[in-house]
Amino acid sequence: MVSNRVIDFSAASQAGGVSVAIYDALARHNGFWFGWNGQVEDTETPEMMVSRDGEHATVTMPLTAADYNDFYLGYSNSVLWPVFHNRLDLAQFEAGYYSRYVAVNKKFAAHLAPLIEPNDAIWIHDYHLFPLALELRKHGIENPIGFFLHIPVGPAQALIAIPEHREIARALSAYDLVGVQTHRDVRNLIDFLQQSVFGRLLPSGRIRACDAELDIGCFPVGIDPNDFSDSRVVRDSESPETSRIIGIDRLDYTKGLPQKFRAFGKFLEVFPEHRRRIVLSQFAPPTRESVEAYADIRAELEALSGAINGRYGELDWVPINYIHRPMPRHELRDVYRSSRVCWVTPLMDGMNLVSKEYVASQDPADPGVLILSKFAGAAEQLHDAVLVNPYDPNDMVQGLRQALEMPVDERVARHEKLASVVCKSDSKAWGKTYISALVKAGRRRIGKEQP
Ligand code: ADQ
Repeated sequence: MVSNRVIDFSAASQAGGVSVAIYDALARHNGFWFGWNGQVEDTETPEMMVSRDGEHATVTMPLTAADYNDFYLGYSNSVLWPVFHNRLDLAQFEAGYYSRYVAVNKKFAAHLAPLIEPNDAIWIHDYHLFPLALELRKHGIENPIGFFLHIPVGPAQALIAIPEHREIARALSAYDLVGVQTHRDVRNLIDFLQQSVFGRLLPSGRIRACDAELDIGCFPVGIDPNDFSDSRVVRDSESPETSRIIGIDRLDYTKGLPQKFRAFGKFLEVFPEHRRRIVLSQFAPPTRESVEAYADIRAELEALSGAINGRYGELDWVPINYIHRPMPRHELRDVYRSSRVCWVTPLMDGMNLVSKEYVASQDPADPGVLILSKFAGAAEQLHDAVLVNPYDPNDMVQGLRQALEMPVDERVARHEKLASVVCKSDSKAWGKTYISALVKAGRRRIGKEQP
């Protein structure tokens, strides 16, 4: 497994989500996890650190300050992240970002290649590392190499605005398998390869691009529902005035937080009977704070929550409880369970694990309601959520009303269907399906298996 940031096993169970899924797949396949250890050190000859914990092993290295600025904050998070989320307006195409991006991928390849054994399959994660397969091949690595993109694939028209889009397309074509979260992403990616480098879809279903053939498939990320299912918290259904609406999103401009706050203000205006009976608890832990767009969104949210609380709040009731800090993971389950509604309305999101965690945390006899953006990858699977358009304030307001007023038999019926999807498409299924598809794709390349 390779990803930009490697999380230590003890911290991974705290961080949750994908890091737990990665460790789970490693334990079953006797592998190791390679990447950045989160440290910044000014050396061009970094020392590798190996750490073992039972069946889990990590091999990590530091980045330099220039790597951190130009590769991580720069090309990865100020070019690729906004453009793949269709926010071209926020992209910063600065000179020097791309060359450092490639340099860090070369550095990763040089340190990783000697550790690879003949029967290994290599699974690379996320947009920081598009060029890694190409670089590993230069070191003579012939093993199956797969890529999984956790973020959405924006429309091809946005992607080809990246000055280096042909290089990105060529880098993707060097993989045996590229996995994405949704069918929409598969379509967008094929479209991008067609427009960028004249890629074409073959009758076999594979894609031919840049003198190579690759598989592109949809592998929706899941959670481990057992991590969330045994909460003992009981929601007090006798006191509807305490109904909590929960929002949990990293403080990111893709998560639609200003739209959510404005819709909540509008809801309180249009339905005054709900005032004092509901509280929106929005957790929004900070990320990438040195990127300008993140500082802007923080200021905007502080102003909005202040304005709404100032306008509608009373001495003994504050409508928005806005918490700009991470929450200890062991508290998440109880917070989900005690919330009547989970309101997650990103403008665009690869998957959105919070929606799945909320479903898994509910009491099946008295479940809460999930309101989910149509533009989260999870919406392709969770049809029985209340699906809303975060750009449309009226739809947001009506969705909240529907969720708060939904009778228990409808809540139970919807939850049953949602829970069955979350359990079936869990993190174990994700890892297993991806790895077997990767091994197959690798065999096709070396001609051991017909498509
Ligand atoms: P993220 O954008 O980080 O992930 P998400 O899928 O919602 O989004 O995962 C966030 C994780 O962090 C969840 O497990 C959640 O519980 C946790 N978390 C969030 N806020 C927290 C808080 N305040 N305290 C504690 N924990 C918190 C990226 C993509 C997603 C994709 C995932 C996985 O952007 O679209 O679903 O990768 O592929």
